[in-house]
Amino acid sequence: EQTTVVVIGAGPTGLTLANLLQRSDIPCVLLERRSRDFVENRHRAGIVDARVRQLYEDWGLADVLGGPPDDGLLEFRVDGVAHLVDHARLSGGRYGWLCPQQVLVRNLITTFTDGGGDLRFDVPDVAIHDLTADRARVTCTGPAGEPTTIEARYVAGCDGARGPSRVSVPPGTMATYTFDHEVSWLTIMATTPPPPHPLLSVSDQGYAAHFYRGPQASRYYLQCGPQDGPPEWPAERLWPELRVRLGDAQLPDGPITEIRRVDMRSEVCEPMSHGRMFLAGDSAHVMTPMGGKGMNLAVLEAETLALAIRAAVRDGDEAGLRGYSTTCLERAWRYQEFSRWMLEMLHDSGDSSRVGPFRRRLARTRLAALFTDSTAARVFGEMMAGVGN
Ligand code: RFL
Repeated sequence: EQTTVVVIGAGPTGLTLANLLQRSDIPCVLLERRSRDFVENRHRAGIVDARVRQLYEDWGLADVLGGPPDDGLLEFRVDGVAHLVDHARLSGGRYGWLCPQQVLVRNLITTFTDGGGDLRFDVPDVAIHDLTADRARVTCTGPAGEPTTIEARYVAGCDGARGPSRVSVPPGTMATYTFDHEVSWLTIMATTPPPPHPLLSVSDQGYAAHFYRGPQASRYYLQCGPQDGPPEWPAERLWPELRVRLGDAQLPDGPITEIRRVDMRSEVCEPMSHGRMFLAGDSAHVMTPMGGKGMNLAVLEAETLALAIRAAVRDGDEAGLRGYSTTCLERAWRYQEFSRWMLEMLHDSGDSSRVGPFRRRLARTRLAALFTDSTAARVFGEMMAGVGN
């Protein structure tokens, strides 16, 4: 088989790239290890920022966004006191969309396959070869068990943090920068009324948050101890603690559909390309969920890569591909910095036994500036909306 681009991984990154290539009339094959059902029901992110909403609109893909528009208000609740920050207004009227990741994924799959896209699920054993030859080769097993080889001009590694792309790069070619933020959360999905605005709460008991994931679906985050896991947090302990931390004695409980621990860690790989392969999204970097930028960054990279491939294929101009890694890394580090900035602000301002009184005061000062200093608030608003290029 021959194609122009093999895209590996049908998460938000690979699916966005495949749709943009399709709209650019560039042949591609998208290979996914999991089943369609699994991919369409994987709950993760929930906010498409203004920059990414604009991207989908620019490509005639506004319909892939489901859920309500984000009104741009974010509530910081500090020791039970509400502070509403209007980040849409602060960023000049740019607003995003409260679109759960699985809704975006479902819609991107339908749009791509309705347009005749070649998307293969349940492909278990993708392997990548000849990245520095004239044509790259991707091998895998087809649906009837037949060995399949696809030759391609480019390979897009969009297979998340544990996929085969990154490890196909020869040792010593790529540097990996990792950071452990030394914070863990329980993340909980529940069938409960969502809050009117995304809610981030700080108190002596530690960080907690509550987000929209559907008309009757919520995601909660609860900072927890490094050894804690779901067994330490049965419903009888969880709901009272959320009520205390969110400063809302009336917070209704409901069926918990998922609960697990997430350790806050970050990772960036440099460079984001090797020969004919380009990494995009979580395959190149992992962000903490703080700041809600992982999926948004991933989608921006899909566009940067689509434009670069288009220029190379249509016009023979490879400058975009040569600059791909540098362009993406600048943005990735900016988003990492924002996420770390926010994580420090919201965790250090809470439980004072964790970082001591001096850092706690620094963090509370950073937080207060968002409510009192219009310049600080504007920078925050711009980052919430998403940065350009
Ligand atoms: P994904 O979504 O992991 O998709 C990768 C795809 O590759 C497939 N794959 C393979 N396919 C073929 N062959 C193989 N050998 C393969 N190995 C893997 C996988 O099955 C999968 O389908 O990566 P992608 O597309 O780069 O998208 C990245 C986002 O998923 C991620 O950044 C976000 O979910 C991060 N994130 C959030 N981002 C936000 O922008 N806003 C948020 O509010 C937000 N909340 C979150 C999050 C991540 C979370 N987790 C996972 C810790 C909340 C949570 C709890």
